[in-house]
Amino acid sequence: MTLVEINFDGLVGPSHNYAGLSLGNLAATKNAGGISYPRAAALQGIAKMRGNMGAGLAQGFLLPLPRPDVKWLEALSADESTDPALVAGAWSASSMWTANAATVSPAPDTADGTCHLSVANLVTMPHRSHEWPDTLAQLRLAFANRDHFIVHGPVPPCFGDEGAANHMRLTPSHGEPGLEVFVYGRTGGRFPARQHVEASRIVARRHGLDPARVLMVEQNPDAIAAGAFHNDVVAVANEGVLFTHELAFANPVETYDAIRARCPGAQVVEVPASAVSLAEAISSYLFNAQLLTPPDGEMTLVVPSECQDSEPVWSWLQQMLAGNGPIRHVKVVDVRQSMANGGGPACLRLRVVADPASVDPRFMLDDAKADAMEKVVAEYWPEQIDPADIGSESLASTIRTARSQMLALLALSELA
Ligand code: SUG
Repeated sequence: MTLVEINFDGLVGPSHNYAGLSLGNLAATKNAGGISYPRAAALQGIAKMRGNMGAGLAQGFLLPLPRPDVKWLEALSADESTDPALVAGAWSASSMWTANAATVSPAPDTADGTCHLSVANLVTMPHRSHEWPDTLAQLRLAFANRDHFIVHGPVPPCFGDEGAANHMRLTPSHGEPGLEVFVYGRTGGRFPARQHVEASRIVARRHGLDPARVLMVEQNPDAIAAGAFHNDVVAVANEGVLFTHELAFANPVETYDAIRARCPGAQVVEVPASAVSLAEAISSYLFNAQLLTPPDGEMTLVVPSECQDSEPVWSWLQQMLAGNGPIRHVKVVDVRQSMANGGGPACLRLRVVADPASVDPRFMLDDAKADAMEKVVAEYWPEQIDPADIGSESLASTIRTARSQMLALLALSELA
């Protein structure tokens, strides 16, 4: 059995819109009320997946959830004439950021030798709190093979869990046992701390992780206050490398030492605040990058094009490449539609280390399937959405048709 890292990208949904629902996510609040382009957004996401497949990496995808979520509005005794934020919450396409779908502990890390996934409850933000039942159904389908996977329900809603966006894994190589680093926020700051340490501890216990290979790390409260609403806005890890902003963690030196002690050979690539301020790191999403090891072994950082637009970020990256550090290439992708809602390349993907043959093949991508998905997007995804149209029955019907055409193409009628 060959264990590799498979990136499952969320296909951007036909209801992708800018409703400004996420307090503490500066891009989302800044772009509130703007016109969104769901078709372009989904095509940008597919192009990113194609790029990574072209580099020889395994690529999967997860599909948009049913929207508008009528069941949720019913549970709230709300309808299309109620509080606009609730209505917009029922229309949100935020499940596209699959880094928040679940926390994943690959088989080499767990006591029973299977890969464990825990769907994230996302309780802190109302518009995301109703994602998990449909996400769970989808994960249970994609990872139905019980010899390889166990898919857990959410942790109890008294603790907020936002999934893999606050989880990093350090290991000499993907298929070997790793150190799982859970990053949590302390409540009481200017913006909500979305990942609670209690939730992370529950996930670590239920996944059967060895306590010697688990680290709970506090996120720097200043980073949350500056707009790093998830740890993956200020740090990313891949195999033996942690790429991080100097101000990502409450106790950086202690964190790096603990990582090096428990994962011998681990390297920390730290970007100092003097070179890239926290504000610049957050607006460019330098760290919301995919750090990947293609088959040639040359570690590659896939960054959003906003990094190229930032002089300090771009010059820091050039300087990094000129040195002899572990990150050898930087690749730029255009995911501007997702970025405008605070979702960069890393937000758009859920990493699962597994044998691709153990995954339901309907969720795995190849070029022919990408071609066919692009055609459905081009034909059925709305070209644009004005937030004023959220709640309209004709737009709802367009969105439902678009999703059902995609499900039909992929023979995934179970998700209808
Ligand atoms: O939860 N944006 C998402 C962005 C999630 C990014 N994910 C990671 N960092 N892994 C969020 O804040 C905006 C929706 C709106 O405002 O309409 C939103 O939900």
